[in-house]
Amino acid sequence: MDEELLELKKQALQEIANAQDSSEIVQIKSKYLGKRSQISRVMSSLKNYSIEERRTLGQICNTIKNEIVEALKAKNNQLISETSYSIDITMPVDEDRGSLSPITIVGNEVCEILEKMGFAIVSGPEIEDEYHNFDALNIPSTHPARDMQDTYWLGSHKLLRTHTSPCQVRAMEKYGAPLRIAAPGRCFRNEDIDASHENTFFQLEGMCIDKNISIPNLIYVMKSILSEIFDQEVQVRLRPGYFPFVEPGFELDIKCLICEGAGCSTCKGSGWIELCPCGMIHPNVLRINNIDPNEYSGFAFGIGLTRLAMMKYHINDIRVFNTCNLEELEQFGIV
Ligand code: FA5
Repeated sequence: MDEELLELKKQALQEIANAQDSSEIVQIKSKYLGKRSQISRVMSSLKNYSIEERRTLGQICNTIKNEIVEALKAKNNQLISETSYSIDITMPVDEDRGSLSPITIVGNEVCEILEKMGFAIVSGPEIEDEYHNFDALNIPSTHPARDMQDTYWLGSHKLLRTHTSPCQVRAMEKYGAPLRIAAPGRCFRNEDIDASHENTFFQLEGMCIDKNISIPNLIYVMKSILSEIFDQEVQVRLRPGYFPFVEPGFELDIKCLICEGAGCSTCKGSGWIELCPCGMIHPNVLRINNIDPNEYSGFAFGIGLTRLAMMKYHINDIRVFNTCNLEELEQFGIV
């Protein structure tokens, strides 16, 4: 028996020495130390031997086992260290590193423009509560405007925010007036998806509250953003728009840059893209948020960042952003 075990050990150590990688180490371990290995069989048969034989044989088995375990560990460490040294650190780095998403790029650009005008960049939660998403924006639960922004409700009056406007409320609560903030972020709506509508999209909220703020201030800021973002001449139009949290409210559209205004699937044949609703903050909203509308006034806007990226990069279908298809993105010079 002793001879047999010593032969077994020799064989195991030889195989360990010849192992080429960690998977071989695992196989050798199982072969010589696993439940069905010869050593395990001898160990479990010890009860059939005399006490004296049991002690001697048990000791031999344990010593052999320990030697094999140590040899396996040492060989494994050796293989690992050889592997790490086998990386050729002089190889040139792969230059194809991808890039930021076009939406992030455009969002950062708008933030930079607004920062220069004294706006602070803030953020808010994507899982919002009903109060911040609706009530504090002058949209009580009975208001029909809630239907325009159907979303995913999570229970306990929580929901996936439908717009970045709750960031206005959180900023007013935290900082009071005067105030200038911009809040880019993701929004969610239960939406029929088409070339210009997704159920997940990005907006950038802007808000300015101070003494004597009026519509010309709003128009100046909107014009500054658009003229810096687009390297080309763009036509904009301002028309009345209804949002319960602004009065008066406007829709700011830009002439579709995909079809140059001729009409296409992106602009639904109208030649114009709804890009940035805006308006003067409703006195109720100021009041709800403890700001005196007799002392302060302000404007707010909500840029559709995803659509802005579509216009800037001439992407004719919003669904392209979610395809994760590098070929699609490469053709716009993004990657
Ligand atoms: C709002 O969400 C208002 N909170 C904006 C606002 C802020 C108005 C401050 C006044 C003052 P609206 O639902 O129109 O408004 O969305 C704003 C912009 O987000 C749209 O013009 C559009 O560019 C973009 N948008 C809206 N829904 C989608 C959608 N499903 N997919 C892609 N972009 C969208």
